[in-house]
Amino acid sequence: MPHSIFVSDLHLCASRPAINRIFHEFLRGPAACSEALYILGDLFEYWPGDDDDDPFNAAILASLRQLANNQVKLYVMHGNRDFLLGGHFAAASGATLLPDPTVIEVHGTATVLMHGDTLCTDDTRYQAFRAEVRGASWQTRFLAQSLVSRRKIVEGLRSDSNQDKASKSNTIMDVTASAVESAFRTHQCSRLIHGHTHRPNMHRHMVDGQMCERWVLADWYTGGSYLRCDAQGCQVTVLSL
Ligand code: LP5
Ligand code: MN
Repeated sequence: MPHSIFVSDLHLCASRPAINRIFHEFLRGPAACSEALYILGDLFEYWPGDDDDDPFNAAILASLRQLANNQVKLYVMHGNRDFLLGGHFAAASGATLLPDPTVIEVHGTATVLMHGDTLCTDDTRYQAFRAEVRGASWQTRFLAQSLVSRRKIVEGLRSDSNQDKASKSNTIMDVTASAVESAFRTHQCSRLIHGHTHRPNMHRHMVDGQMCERWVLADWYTGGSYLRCDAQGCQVTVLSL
């Protein structure tokens, strides 16, 4: 049956080789049998810019390109770790970059796709940080630095972020009900698929008398996971190490 696959929060990096192996197997296996693969953000642990010269990342781009060459449509959305993925990444991987949010019809169901960070509206410090780093001026200044300096800046941001996260409650770092309802309403969809929170689940929401479903994708820290959707619905498959 024609179907599409959704993943997010893979956070691929050289220090998790077993996850990397699962990812390459996933591309050659389940992803290769699908009509389309949607990567909804945080494919990479972080992306310092399209001039990245890390051979580990280059191997990932080559595997993605192989998938795209085999007629699987490949879509990538920015996450909070890899929002600098740009035109060169897209050309090298064969991916189409998707804006966040994107509305598509998935085998008959109107579905809104998001990374998920914009739904965490109670995390005001993160939202302020996001507004800053997604702006052109910060990005231009960042990209003007050498790759070595950029990687150091990211390390600093990671450590600041981890420190700040330790002082935030789990509720603050989750999506808010009002942002979720507003997404369903604004986009007129009965299905929402997102990642970011690393809290895999399927939630039902009643919005204006209509039952809607929200699929939260899992991260790829201790294994892999993907959501497969066809005309009959969606189901999760876990890929063990
Ligand atoms: O990443 P994760 O999942 O651990 O936490 C996120 C939020 N943190 C971030 C920050 C990133 O982890 C840092 C790395 C980004 C790399 C990007 C590539 C290069 C950058 C290029 C810039 C142009 O996204 C975290 C959320 C959490 O998800 C849950 O939703 O809470 O948010 C934070 O912790 C952010 C802090 O609350 C505020 C920022 C602290 C750092 C302040 C440094 C000041 C820099 C000023 C920049 C203008
Ligand atoms: Mn994220």
